[in-house]
Amino acid sequence: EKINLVIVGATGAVGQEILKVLDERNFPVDRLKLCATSRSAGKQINFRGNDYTVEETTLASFDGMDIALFAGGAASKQYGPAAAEKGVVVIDNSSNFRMDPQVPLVVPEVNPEDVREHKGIIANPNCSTIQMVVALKPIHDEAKIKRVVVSTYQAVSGAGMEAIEELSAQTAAVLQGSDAVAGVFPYQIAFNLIPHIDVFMDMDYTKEEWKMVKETQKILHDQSIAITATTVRVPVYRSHSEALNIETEKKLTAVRAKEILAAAPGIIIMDNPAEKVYPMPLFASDKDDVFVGRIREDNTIDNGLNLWVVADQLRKGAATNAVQIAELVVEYGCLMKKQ
Ligand code: 11C
Repeated sequence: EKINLVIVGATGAVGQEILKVLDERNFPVDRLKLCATSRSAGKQINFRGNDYTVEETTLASFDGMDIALFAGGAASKQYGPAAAEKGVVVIDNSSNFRMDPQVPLVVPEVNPEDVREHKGIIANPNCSTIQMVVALKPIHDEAKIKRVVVSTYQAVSGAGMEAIEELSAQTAAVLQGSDAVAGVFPYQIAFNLIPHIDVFMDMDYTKEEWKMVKETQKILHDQSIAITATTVRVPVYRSHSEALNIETEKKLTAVRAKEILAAAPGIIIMDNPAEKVYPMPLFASDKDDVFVGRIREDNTIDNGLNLWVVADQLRKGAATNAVQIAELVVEYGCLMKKQ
């Protein structure tokens, strides 16, 4: 079965990655339409040997389409529900619908069956949530997680193409002895860290921190898991890293944790301290897996575990996860028009 596919936000950091992932995974594309804001309309993009002209997104962009992949931002708020009304399955990478009880929030390694419940819109979680839940799921199944304390080290590309350019320009400026100009980020990010991602909300947590709590509870179908997060932007181009401290109900040794993580889908263990083997952003970039290392027991509590989790947030944290959801929609026969 071949799919008529529209990508909204095709020229952005996530949109470009979606095209690569569709090609690599041999996604069965019939008609392809690439849409973006008027600013990017007219650009040419090559996919599988054909040139496509980027169109400005309008309601008509969804006519005759089977699946719409929204790369992020406000577009899905404007067009998502209307596209779904037209019989298009919307897979949305923005935060616009994630907490809507009608909208499944899916990580294919964790809760694939939730795809079947969709009513036109399926949400892709936040990147920092995705890589965390891939690692938490096998541990939760084995030992029931009570509490997670997570600190993130998030790459600039999580904030889009302009943020990548900002890190380059600031680094060059600082090395030349000039002033670094901040634009996307509230402060200079080159040679710095910023403990502030997205807007501040209740109790002085940021929205990024709040997402990691609420989205994780929804994906794992467990409101009892306590999660507390500190999210930090670091001067890394690509791939988010996370330090996780996990408290479980049942005792889980580091050896057993390593075994179950190694057997879990989507995870690659990189953990050999003697050989200096542990995941790092430079290694994880352009890969689809979630890399886990530094697996060790936390002996300051009864049942504690520490993990270091790294993944390419433009891949598994966004494009790859969205394309995997599209694959599930096709596999489960969950398209709206052809059923
Ligand atoms: C970042 N996590 O790294 C953000 C980007 O809710 O999809 C993704 C925001 C989201 O800045």
